[in-house]
Amino acid sequence: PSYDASLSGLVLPAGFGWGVASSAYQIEGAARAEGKGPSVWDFLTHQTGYVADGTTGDNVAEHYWLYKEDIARLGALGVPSFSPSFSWPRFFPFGKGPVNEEAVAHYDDVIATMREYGVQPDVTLFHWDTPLALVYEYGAWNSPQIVDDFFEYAKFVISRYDEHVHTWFTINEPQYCNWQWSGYPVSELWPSFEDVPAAGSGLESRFLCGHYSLLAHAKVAKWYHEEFKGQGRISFKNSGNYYESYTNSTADLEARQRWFDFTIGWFGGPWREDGDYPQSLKDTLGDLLPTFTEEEKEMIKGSCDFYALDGYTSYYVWASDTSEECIADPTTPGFPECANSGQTNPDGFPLGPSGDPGVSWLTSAPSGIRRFLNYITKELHPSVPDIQVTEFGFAEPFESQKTDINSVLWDLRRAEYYQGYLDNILMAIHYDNVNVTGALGWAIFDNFEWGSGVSVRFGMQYVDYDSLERTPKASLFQFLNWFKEHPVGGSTNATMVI
Ligand code: PNW
Repeated sequence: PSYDASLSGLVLPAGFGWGVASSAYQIEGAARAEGKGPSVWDFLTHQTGYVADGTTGDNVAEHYWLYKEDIARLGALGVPSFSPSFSWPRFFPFGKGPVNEEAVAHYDDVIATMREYGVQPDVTLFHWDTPLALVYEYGAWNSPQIVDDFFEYAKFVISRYDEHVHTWFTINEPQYCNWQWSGYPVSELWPSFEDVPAAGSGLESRFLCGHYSLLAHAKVAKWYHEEFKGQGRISFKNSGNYYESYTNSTADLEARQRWFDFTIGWFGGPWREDGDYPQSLKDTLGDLLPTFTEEEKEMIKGSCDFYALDGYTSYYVWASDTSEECIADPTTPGFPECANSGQTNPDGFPLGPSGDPGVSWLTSAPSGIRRFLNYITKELHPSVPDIQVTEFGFAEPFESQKTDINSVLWDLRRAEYYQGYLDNILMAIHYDNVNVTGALGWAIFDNFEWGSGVSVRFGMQYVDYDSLERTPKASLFQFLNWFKEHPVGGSTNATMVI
């Protein structure tokens, strides 16, 4: 149904970068190998009850050992880019201090292998694997000290690989500060930090974490632009969902704005004139929201070279009767958004099948990505020069419970998701003139889905977690064929004529 035949013949603009992505903790395994220090996820996954299926990332997929064949396969399939993350606690087992030479040798060879097979590395420096030592030392992302430690790590990696890496992502999805990064404060299993002022309050901690991650990113970007004068481009990855208001009532439109403000708007400083947080965050959060100095705002402004969007899905939003009271009281459940969101469909805005029930936030909404690309670049941040979709993907219902391998590999809902999303990205480029410069599918193969462990699969390749064998699913071919039908090359204008 989401296949649009009228798009046949349209090509992608020259320079469009596409490929597949994942992250270190989710695919590498080898958790204790070659001098790696523990991250918060090595700690959390070993606490009883933290991960739904009781699994850990200790040995998952073992990409750390199998990277050569994983990369060779991408090369053979003609996938132009792979976006992995590098592991901070491999390079710096204690988060700082002496570098671990075994990690350096490993990632040197990862980069060399990608070059050998013609696969372009788009590297994320931090994808939630905070070095555990920094948690015990000063509360990690609750403290300004993290900014300098991240800066030192980032400088080391960027200096070493910039010649080969043209796209750097500093930080993955600061919107998930900090319960995804550290499990704190959702998890009672988390050690308390007596010396850290934020320890008592989840909300306080969330906005401190967001604050220092934005500063950490901006400090690295400033150095990259002004001192190091890097060859490539740099940004952090935004996690964003698209919101459509349920009705056109003022209350519902305001609810929609609040959802945007408290998700992507929160990290919109790089694109705002004042380099600061939106006014609604300041008004609602008061003292819960840390403040930037003038110098910091200057540093944040312009710290992203393009907009990186992890855009999986869309929601309807509407105000609740109690929105007003909620906004006034931070102890209300639903604060600070103070508005409802859901996946009902009142008026024809298409929301497709839901993903795995373990991923209740994920509905297939192909036309939402087109609206979202338009919204960000034309309404929210008109200063954005170009936008890349740095993650999108789907979890097929009950995929991990299917015992018949053929029904796992025949993942038609995921295949349709990719077809529909890519068609809509192409429509945004050709019909709406949005400058979309890349698209990375999540994920290269099944990987460790955080609190869901291996019970939720996002891969375009199936991973047998016993034999470690990788097998392509139908969605991989759908994805690859889509790019064969819409090859990269030629300008947008030229293809309009075809
Ligand atoms: C991303 N949401 O996180 C992460 O970057 C990946 O590590 C993860 O595996 C992938 O999505 C799939 O979950 C998200 O609630 C987490 O909208 C939550 C949301 C979106 C992205």
